[in-house]
Amino acid sequence: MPSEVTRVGFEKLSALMGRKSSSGRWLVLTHDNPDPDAISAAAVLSRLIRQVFKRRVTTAYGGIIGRAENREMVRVLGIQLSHVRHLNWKHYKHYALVDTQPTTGNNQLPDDLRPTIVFDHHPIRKATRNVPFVDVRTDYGATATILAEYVEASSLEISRRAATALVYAIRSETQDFGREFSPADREMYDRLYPRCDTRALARIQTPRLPLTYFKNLHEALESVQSVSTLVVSHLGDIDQPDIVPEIADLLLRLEGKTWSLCSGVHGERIYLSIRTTNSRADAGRLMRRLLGRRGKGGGHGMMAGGWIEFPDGDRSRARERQQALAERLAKALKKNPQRLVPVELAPPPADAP
Ligand SMILES: [Mn+2]
Repeated sequence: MPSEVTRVGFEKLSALMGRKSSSGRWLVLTHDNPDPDAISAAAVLSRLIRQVFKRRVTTAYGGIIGRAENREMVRVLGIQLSHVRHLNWKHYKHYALVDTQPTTGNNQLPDDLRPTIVFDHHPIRKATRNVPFVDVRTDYGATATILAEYVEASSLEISRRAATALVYAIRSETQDFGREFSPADREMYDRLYPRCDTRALARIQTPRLPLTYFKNLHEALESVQSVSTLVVSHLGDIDQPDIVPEIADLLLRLEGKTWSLCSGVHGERIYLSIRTTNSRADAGRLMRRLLGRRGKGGGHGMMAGGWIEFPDGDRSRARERQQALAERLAKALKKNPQRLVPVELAPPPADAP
Protein backbone atom coordinates (compact mmCIF):
# COMPACT_ATOMS: atom_id res chain seq x y z
CA MET A 1 0.00 0.00 0.00
CA PRO A 2 2.71 2.59 0.79
CA SER A 3 3.99 4.59 -2.15
CA GLU A 4 7.36 3.85 -3.70
CA VAL A 5 8.87 7.00 -2.15
CA THR A 6 7.72 5.92 1.30
CA ARG A 7 8.84 2.33 0.83
CA VAL A 8 12.34 3.47 -0.15
CA GLY A 9 12.32 6.07 2.65
CA PHE A 10 11.32 3.50 5.21
CA GLU A 11 14.08 1.14 4.08
CA LYS A 12 16.60 3.93 4.36
CA LEU A 13 15.32 4.86 7.79
CA SER A 14 15.43 1.21 8.90
CA ALA A 15 19.02 0.91 7.70
CA LEU A 16 19.99 4.03 9.60
CA MET A 17 18.22 2.90 12.76
CA GLY A 18 19.75 -0.56 12.47
CA ARG A 19 23.27 0.80 12.64
CA LYS A 20 25.09 0.76 15.92
CA SER A 21 25.65 4.51 15.64
CA SER A 22 21.92 5.08 16.09
CA SER A 23 21.94 3.70 19.63
CA GLY A 24 21.55 6.06 22.56
CA ARG A 25 18.65 8.30 23.45
CA TRP A 26 16.59 10.06 20.80
CA LEU A 27 14.76 13.34 21.04
CA VAL A 28 11.90 14.03 18.64
CA LEU A 29 11.24 17.76 18.49
CA THR A 30 8.30 19.71 17.00
CA HIS A 31 8.27 23.38 16.02
CA ASP A 32 7.49 25.96 18.70
CA ASN A 33 3.85 26.42 19.69
CA PRO A 34 3.13 23.10 17.97
CA ASP A 35 -0.04 22.55 15.96
CA PRO A 36 -1.90 19.24 15.52
CA ASP A 37 0.23 18.38 12.47
CA ALA A 38 3.50 18.71 14.39
CA ILE A 39 2.15 17.04 17.53
CA SER A 40 0.66 14.00 15.79
CA ALA A 41 3.60 13.51 13.41
CA ALA A 42 6.09 13.72 16.29
CA ALA A 43 4.07 11.30 18.41
CA VAL A 44 3.93 8.81 15.55
CA LEU A 45 7.65 9.10 14.79
CA SER A 46 8.43 8.52 18.46
CA ARG A 47 6.31 5.37 18.45
CA LEU A 48 8.17 4.10 15.40
CA ILE A 49 11.53 4.78 17.03
CA ARG A 50 10.46 3.12 20.28
CA GLN A 51 8.44 0.15 19.09
CA VAL A 52 9.88 -0.70 15.69
CA PHE A 53 13.49 0.41 16.07
CA LYS A 54 13.72 -0.29 19.82
CA ARG A 55 15.40 2.94 20.80
CA ARG A 56 14.72 5.13 23.82
CA VAL A 57 12.96 8.30 22.81
CA THR A 58 11.42 11.47 24.23
CA THR A 59 8.97 13.70 22.35
CA ALA A 60 9.35 17.42 23.04
CA TYR A 61 8.19 20.87 22.01
CA GLY A 62 9.06 24.50 22.65
CA GLY A 63 6.80 27.46 23.24
CA ILE A 64 3.22 26.89 24.31
CA ILE A 65 0.49 24.51 23.25
CA GLY A 66 -1.96 27.35 23.14
CA ARG A 67 -5.06 26.56 21.14
CA ALA A 68 -7.81 24.98 23.20
CA GLU A 69 -8.30 22.36 20.45
CA ASN A 70 -4.64 21.35 20.62
CA ARG A 71 -4.63 21.11 24.41
CA GLU A 72 -7.76 18.99 24.23
CA MET A 73 -6.13 16.76 21.62
CA VAL A 74 -3.09 16.12 23.82
CA ARG A 75 -5.30 15.49 26.86
CA VAL A 76 -8.01 13.32 25.28
CA LEU A 77 -5.55 11.20 23.30
CA GLY A 78 -3.01 10.92 26.13
CA ILE A 79 -0.09 12.16 24.01
CA GLN A 80 3.14 12.24 26.01
CA LEU A 81 5.03 15.47 25.42
CA SER A 82 7.84 17.14 27.34
CA HIS A 83 8.68 20.82 27.25
CA VAL A 84 12.28 21.51 26.20
CA ARG A 85 12.89 23.61 29.30
CA HIS A 86 12.71 20.43 31.38
CA LEU A 87 15.27 18.67 29.20
CA ASN A 88 19.02 18.52 29.13
CA TRP A 89 20.21 18.53 25.51
CA LYS A 90 23.35 16.63 26.44
CA HIS A 91 21.21 13.78 27.62
CA TYR A 92 20.36 12.89 24.01
CA LYS A 93 22.53 11.47 21.30
CA HIS A 94 20.21 11.98 18.33
CA TYR A 95 17.62 14.56 17.35
CA ALA A 96 14.72 14.37 14.93
CA LEU A 97 12.86 17.48 13.74
CA VAL A 98 9.24 17.14 12.70
CA ASP A 99 7.21 19.74 10.74
CA THR A 100 10.22 22.06 11.02
CA GLN A 101 13.86 22.26 9.86
CA PRO A 102 17.18 23.54 11.18
CA THR A 103 17.72 27.35 11.07
CA THR A 104 14.04 28.20 10.56
CA GLY A 105 13.91 30.01 13.89
CA ASN A 106 10.74 28.20 14.90
CA ASN A 107 12.23 25.35 16.91
CA GLN A 108 14.43 25.11 19.98
CA LEU A 109 17.19 22.88 18.63
CA PRO A 110 20.45 24.69 19.46
CA ASP A 111 22.39 25.83 16.37
CA ASP A 112 25.38 23.65 17.22
CA LEU A 113 23.34 20.45 17.27
CA ARG A 114 22.70 18.72 13.96
CA PRO A 115 19.57 16.61 13.69
CA THR A 116 19.86 13.05 12.39
CA ILE A 117 16.33 13.03 10.98
CA VAL A 118 14.05 15.68 9.43
CA PHE A 119 10.44 15.10 8.38
CA ASP A 120 8.68 18.16 6.99
CA HIS A 121 6.50 19.62 4.25
CA HIS A 122 7.82 23.19 4.22
CA PRO A 123 10.28 24.40 1.57
CA ILE A 124 13.65 22.74 2.10
CA ARG A 125 16.37 24.76 3.82
CA LYS A 126 20.05 24.75 3.01
CA ALA A 127 20.96 23.41 6.46
CA THR A 128 18.66 20.43 5.95
CA ARG A 129 20.82 19.11 3.12
CA ASN A 130 23.50 18.03 5.63
CA VAL A 131 21.06 15.96 7.64
CA PRO A 132 21.64 12.17 7.32
CA PHE A 133 17.97 11.29 6.89
CA VAL A 134 15.57 13.75 5.24
CA ASP A 135 12.02 13.32 4.00
CA VAL A 136 10.64 16.71 3.00
CA ARG A 137 7.61 16.70 0.71
CA THR A 138 6.50 20.21 -0.12
CA ASP A 139 3.54 18.99 -2.13
CA TYR A 140 2.00 17.34 0.95
CA GLY A 141 -0.65 19.17 2.93
CA ALA A 142 0.48 17.65 6.21
CA THR A 143 3.64 16.18 7.71
CA ALA A 144 1.25 13.84 9.53
CA THR A 145 0.46 12.16 6.20
CA ILE A 146 4.14 11.39 5.58
CA LEU A 147 4.54 9.79 9.02
CA ALA A 148 1.29 7.85 8.64
CA GLU A 149 2.69 6.38 5.42
CA TYR A 150 5.82 5.32 7.31
CA VAL A 151 3.69 3.53 9.88
CA GLU A 152 1.91 1.72 7.05
CA ALA A 153 5.28 0.69 5.65
CA SER A 154 6.30 -0.66 9.05
CA SER A 155 5.03 -3.59 11.09
CA LEU A 156 3.24 -1.23 13.46
CA GLU A 157 -0.56 -1.17 13.80
CA ILE A 158 -2.05 2.31 13.74
CA SER A 159 -3.85 2.60 17.07
CA ARG A 160 -7.25 4.22 17.47
CA ARG A 161 -5.65 7.15 19.25
CA ALA A 162 -2.97 7.60 16.60
CA ALA A 163 -5.58 7.43 13.83
CA THR A 164 -7.64 10.08 15.64
CA ALA A 165 -4.63 12.36 16.08
CA LEU A 166 -3.59 11.98 12.43
CA VAL A 167 -7.10 12.55 11.11
CA TYR A 168 -7.45 15.69 13.19
CA ALA A 169 -4.01 16.85 12.01
CA ILE A 170 -4.82 16.41 8.33
CA ARG A 171 -8.20 18.03 8.79
CA SER A 172 -7.00 21.08 10.67
CA GLU A 173 -3.82 21.57 8.63
CA THR A 174 -5.70 21.55 5.32
CA GLN A 175 -8.81 23.22 6.76
CA ASP A 176 -10.93 20.26 5.76
CA PHE A 177 -9.22 20.09 2.36
CA GLY A 178 -10.05 23.70 1.62
CA ARG A 179 -6.37 24.60 1.63
CA GLU A 180 -3.24 23.12 0.07
CA PHE A 181 -3.21 19.32 0.09
CA SER A 182 -2.13 16.45 -2.14
CA PRO A 183 -4.04 13.33 -3.22
CA ALA A 184 -1.89 11.46 -0.67
CA ASP A 185 -3.40 13.49 2.19
CA ARG A 186 -6.89 12.73 0.97
CA GLU A 187 -6.19 9.02 0.56
CA MET A 188 -4.57 8.76 3.97
CA TYR A 189 -7.50 10.57 5.54
CA ASP A 190 -9.95 8.13 3.94
CA ARG A 191 -7.96 5.14 5.21
CA LEU A 192 -7.61 6.51 8.74
CA TYR A 193 -11.06 7.95 9.30
CA PRO A 194 -12.86 4.60 9.79
CA ARG A 195 -10.32 3.71 12.48
CA CYS A 196 -10.58 6.85 14.55
CA ASP A 197 -12.55 7.65 17.68
CA THR A 198 -15.17 10.03 16.34
CA ARG A 199 -16.39 11.01 19.81
CA ALA A 200 -12.88 12.02 20.82
CA LEU A 201 -12.58 13.87 17.53
CA ALA A 202 -15.76 15.83 18.23
CA ARG A 203 -14.51 16.75 21.68
CA ILE A 204 -11.21 17.97 20.25
CA GLN A 205 -12.93 20.13 17.66
CA THR A 206 -15.28 21.89 20.06
CA PRO A 207 -13.38 22.27 23.32
CA ARG A 208 -14.29 24.57 26.20
CA LEU A 209 -12.62 27.93 25.74
CA PRO A 210 -10.88 30.07 28.35
CA LEU A 211 -12.05 33.63 28.98
CA THR A 212 -8.79 34.95 27.47
CA TYR A 213 -9.89 33.51 24.12
CA PHE A 214 -12.98 35.74 24.12
CA LYS A 215 -10.89 38.67 25.33
CA ASN A 216 -8.47 38.25 22.42
CA LEU A 217 -11.30 37.78 19.96
CA HIS A 218 -13.00 40.92 21.20
CA GLU A 219 -9.79 42.91 20.90
CA ALA A 220 -9.16 41.58 17.40
CA LEU A 221 -12.64 42.52 16.24
CA GLU A 222 -12.32 45.99 17.75
CA SER A 223 -9.20 46.65 15.69
CA VAL A 224 -10.14 45.35 12.23
CA GLN A 225 -8.79 47.45 9.37
CA SER A 226 -9.01 47.02 5.66
CA VAL A 227 -7.88 48.28 2.28
CA SER A 228 -9.45 46.73 -0.80
CA THR A 229 -9.19 42.91 -0.44
CA LEU A 230 -6.75 42.98 2.51
CA VAL A 231 -8.04 42.72 6.08
CA VAL A 232 -5.80 43.32 9.10
CA SER A 233 -6.06 43.13 12.88
CA HIS A 234 -3.56 43.74 15.67
CA LEU A 235 -3.58 42.32 19.17
CA GLY A 236 -1.73 43.73 22.15
CA ASP A 237 -0.16 41.40 24.71
CA ILE A 238 -1.27 37.83 24.18
CA ASP A 239 -0.62 34.94 26.54
CA GLN A 240 -0.07 32.44 23.73
CA PRO A 241 1.03 33.12 20.12
CA ASP A 242 -1.37 30.54 18.63
CA ILE A 243 -4.23 33.02 18.77
CA VAL A 244 -2.58 35.00 15.94
CA PRO A 245 -3.03 32.39 13.16
CA GLU A 246 -6.45 31.58 14.54
CA ILE A 247 -7.58 35.18 14.10
CA ALA A 248 -5.92 35.40 10.66
CA ASP A 249 -7.98 32.36 9.58
CA LEU A 250 -11.15 33.96 10.89
CA LEU A 251 -10.48 37.32 9.20
CA LEU A 252 -9.95 35.63 5.85
CA ARG A 253 -13.54 34.46 5.99
CA LEU A 254 -14.78 38.05 5.75
CA GLU A 255 -16.72 38.44 2.52
CA GLY A 256 -14.84 40.19 -0.26
CA LYS A 257 -11.40 39.68 1.33
CA THR A 258 -8.63 37.56 -0.17
CA TRP A 259 -5.70 38.42 2.14
CA SER A 260 -5.54 38.62 5.92
CA LEU A 261 -2.88 39.62 8.43
CA CYS A 262 -2.99 39.29 12.20
CA SER A 263 -0.28 40.34 14.63
CA GLY A 264 0.15 40.09 18.39
CA VAL A 265 2.76 40.83 21.02
CA HIS A 266 4.23 38.02 23.09
CA GLY A 267 7.43 38.32 25.13
CA GLU A 268 10.07 40.17 23.12
CA ARG A 269 8.41 39.51 19.80
CA ILE A 270 5.63 40.55 17.47
CA TYR A 271 4.05 37.41 16.00
CA LEU A 272 2.48 37.58 12.55
CA SER A 273 0.27 35.37 10.41
CA ILE A 274 -0.70 35.87 6.78
CA ARG A 275 -3.46 34.00 5.00
CA THR A 276 -4.73 34.18 1.44
CA THR A 277 -7.42 32.54 -0.66
CA ASN A 278 -5.19 32.84 -3.72
CA SER A 279 -3.82 29.37 -4.46
CA ARG A 280 -1.08 30.75 -6.69
CA ALA A 281 0.31 33.13 -4.06
CA ASP A 282 3.55 32.68 -2.14
CA ALA A 283 2.64 33.80 1.37
CA GLY A 284 5.83 32.31 2.81
CA ARG A 285 8.08 34.46 0.65
CA LEU A 286 5.97 37.51 1.32
CA MET A 287 6.31 36.90 5.05
CA ARG A 288 10.10 36.65 4.88
CA ARG A 289 10.24 39.87 2.87
CA LEU A 290 8.07 41.57 5.44
CA LEU A 291 10.18 40.50 8.39
CA GLY A 292 13.59 41.31 6.97
CA ARG A 293 16.63 40.50 9.05
CA ARG A 294 15.20 41.08 12.47
CA GLY A 295 12.68 38.29 12.22
CA LYS A 296 12.19 34.70 11.16
CA GLY A 297 9.34 33.14 9.34
CA GLY A 298 8.05 31.19 6.42
CA GLY A 299 5.22 29.02 5.34
CA HIS A 300 3.40 27.64 2.35
CA GLY A 301 1.64 29.30 -0.57
CA MET A 302 -1.57 30.24 1.20
CA MET A 303 -0.45 30.52 4.81
CA ALA A 304 2.61 31.87 6.56
CA GLY A 305 3.77 32.76 10.03
CA GLY A 306 6.71 34.46 11.63
CA TRP A 307 7.97 36.80 14.28
CA ILE A 308 10.08 39.90 14.58
CA GLU A 309 12.09 40.95 17.61
CA PHE A 310 11.90 44.36 19.25
CA PRO A 311 15.16 46.23 18.87
CA ASP A 312 16.77 46.29 22.35
CA GLY A 313 13.62 44.71 23.72
CA ASP A 314 11.84 48.07 23.48
CA ARG A 315 8.17 47.17 23.44
CA SER A 316 6.84 50.69 23.96
CA ARG A 317 6.15 51.30 20.29
CA ALA A 318 4.69 47.89 19.57
CA ARG A 319 1.47 49.09 17.96
CA GLU A 320 3.33 51.50 15.70
CA ARG A 321 5.57 48.69 14.51
CA GLN A 322 2.62 46.35 13.98
CA GLN A 323 0.96 49.01 11.88
CA ALA A 324 4.15 49.61 9.89
CA LEU A 325 4.29 45.88 9.10
CA ALA A 326 0.66 45.93 7.95
CA GLU A 327 1.37 48.91 5.71
CA ARG A 328 4.38 47.12 4.24
CA LEU A 329 2.18 44.15 3.44
CA ALA A 330 -0.41 46.43 1.82
CA LYS A 331 2.33 47.94 -0.31
CA ALA A 332 3.70 44.54 -1.30
CA LEU A 333 0.20 43.58 -2.41
CA LYS A 334 0.00 46.80 -4.46
CA LYS A 335 -2.62 48.39 -2.24
CA ASN A 336 -2.42 51.94 -0.98
CA PRO A 337 -1.17 51.70 2.64
CA GLN A 338 -2.66 55.10 3.42
CA ARG A 339 -6.10 53.72 2.76
CA LEU A 340 -5.71 50.97 5.34
CA VAL A 341 -8.45 52.24 7.67
CA PRO A 342 -10.56 50.89 10.54
CA VAL A 343 -13.62 48.86 9.64
CA GLU A 344 -16.65 49.63 11.72
CA LEU A 345 -18.30 46.40 12.75
CA ALA A 346 -21.20 47.95 14.60
CA PRO A 347 -23.08 51.18 13.86
CA PRO A 348 -22.05 54.05 16.12
CA PRO A 349 -24.37 54.54 19.11
CA ALA A 350 -27.43 56.62 18.29
CA ASP A 351 -27.47 60.15 19.65
CA ALA A 352 -29.17 60.51 22.99
CA PRO A 353 -32.68 61.88 22.62
MN1 LIG B 1 2.57 21.20 9.09
